[in-house]
Amino acid sequence: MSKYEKLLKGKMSEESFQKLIRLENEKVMDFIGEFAEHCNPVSLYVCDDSEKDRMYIRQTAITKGEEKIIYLKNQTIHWDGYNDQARDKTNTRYLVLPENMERMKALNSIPYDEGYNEIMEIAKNIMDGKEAAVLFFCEGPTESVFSIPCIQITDSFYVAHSETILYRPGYNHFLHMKVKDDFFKFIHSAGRLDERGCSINIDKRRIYMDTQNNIVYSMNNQYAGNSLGLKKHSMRLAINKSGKEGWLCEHMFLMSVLNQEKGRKTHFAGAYPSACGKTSTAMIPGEKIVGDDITYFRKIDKEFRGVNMEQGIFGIIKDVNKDDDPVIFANLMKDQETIFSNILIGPDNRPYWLGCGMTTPDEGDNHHGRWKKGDRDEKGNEVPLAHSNARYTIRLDYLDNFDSDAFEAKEGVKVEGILYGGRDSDTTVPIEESPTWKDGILLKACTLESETTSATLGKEGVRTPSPMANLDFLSYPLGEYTMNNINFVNGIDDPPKIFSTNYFLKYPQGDFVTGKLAKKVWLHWAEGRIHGEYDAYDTPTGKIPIYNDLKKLFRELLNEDFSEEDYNYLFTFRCTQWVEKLRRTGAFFRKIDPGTPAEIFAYWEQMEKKILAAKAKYGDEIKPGAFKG
Ligand code: SPV
Ligand code: MN
Repeated sequence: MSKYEKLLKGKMSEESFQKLIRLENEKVMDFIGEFAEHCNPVSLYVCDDSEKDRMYIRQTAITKGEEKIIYLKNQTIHWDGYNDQARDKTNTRYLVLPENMERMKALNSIPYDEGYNEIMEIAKNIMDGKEAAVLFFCEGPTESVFSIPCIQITDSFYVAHSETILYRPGYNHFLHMKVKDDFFKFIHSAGRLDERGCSINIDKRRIYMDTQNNIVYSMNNQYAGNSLGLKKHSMRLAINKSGKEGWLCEHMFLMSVLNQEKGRKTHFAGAYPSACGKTSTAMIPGEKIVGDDITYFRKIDKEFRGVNMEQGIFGIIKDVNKDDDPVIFANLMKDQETIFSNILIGPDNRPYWLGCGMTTPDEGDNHHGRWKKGDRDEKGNEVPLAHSNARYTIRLDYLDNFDSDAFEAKEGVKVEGILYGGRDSDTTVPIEESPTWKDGILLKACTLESETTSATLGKEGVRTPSPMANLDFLSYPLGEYTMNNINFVNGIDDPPKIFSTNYFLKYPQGDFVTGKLAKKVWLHWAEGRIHGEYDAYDTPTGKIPIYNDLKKLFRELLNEDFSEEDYNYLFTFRCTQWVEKLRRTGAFFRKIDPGTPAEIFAYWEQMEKKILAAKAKYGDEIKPGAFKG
């Protein structure tokens, strides 16, 4: 019997209360009770997995004005506040015990008591006068070895609605689960709202994570990356949990590559920093998608197996148009459950966004309010028709290329290829295979970088280190995480092959060397290598394709010519560039985690020597095939 039963009974319908009682879980009662008391909503609505409850959540988001129906009745628009359009890195912190503060310094931490007191102060009565929703989800397939049960309490019905689209329902999982006290807990409040339903107290926006107790507090925000417990908050808890338990939580898509000719299906996962081609790889025409953002990996029967922990996409909408992203675009034009956020709704009540490939109106409603072309914000900056981080939220099973069998598999799918995809204009070749798993982690995963383009703020051409594309979500020190990645495959018979990709090589005069779909060729070369096909040339850092194989693949898959001249340019090994890249990586690790094991630095130093020796022998630019070890 929980001490909060009376309080909870008084704040909810009998039906809601019975849903809690049926779970026979005191820990669940205590969590909900504690925050029902502390945040003090007028009432709470408890959801089970029924269609009725899902519809109640969506309908309430509309009734409360957090979402509006647009010209297709199953689609809605939600606006986050003008200053709540992306993840707030500064105010996202780990609550860390004093003895661990030193190690966690680089990961934006706050001493436990100080942070806990601050967030509880902010949360006190924050739901005053509002209704809150209590939702149960399961990350990964329910009742499987991957499952992580989660509870979300929120006073934002937009947040609740988004989660019903993006995550597997979990009430029944909670009903049946044997271990009753191991679940993730998320408490969110949008705080006080303005007349558009946006959070007012952005200066009190805080996202504090307690990995000791698997709870995340998120206050005074709505942007999904800040508000949805199961998205990036949960990912941080899962990274910590996986580190302790010996599995992996990675910022990776999961896909199935289909070889029609050989009748093969091969699963790949891939990590890409933002704007490096993650979604476009997962959505390559002719292949299948299993997940687009977060994958859990476990060893099962000596196999490397992965699941998509989500069931929907919270995707960047910018540049989704009928030419560049035909599958997503077609789905956004259908009358099916979709939440658009921070785009423009025109006078015709239709959705428009940057790069949508349609003629856009000169006025409408957007993240800044009533908008017309040329409007300026409070700081005098011109307000674009939509935010560049505007999003769509849909279920994956709408997509024709969704691999539902792979998605449903309780034991996940066997992953045979891992891709680490960076962005640079002059260093990394389009595809390179790593000789071993460990080399792959240290040379492909740890050295990932993205290069700024004219589309991002600041100087063009700056390379930002992004190890494993996961740094924003690391919840324990980078060196330890790297070692866990290396050691994860111990005991696995046939670890995946690791590949690096780079779709962004340019000729010195500034043009990209290949078209957008060349990535399909690189991927199919990797697929062939996994199955023992294609010879390869060695480079100091791995193995690259031979011209004739690529020429054939370009012809077969894209019906394109691929010139030997382009091949030689693309696959040249550039010694100085690589040495610089290794030095940047080493310096970055020393800064972020001075405790990184010495063997990691020693590996990079050794590699640098190998490259310098190759440079002395073959020259600074080594043409494919020239390097002989
Ligand atoms: C990302 O930024 O990696 C996303 C969107 O997937 S967010 O929810 O903001 O994290
Ligand atoms: Mn992501």
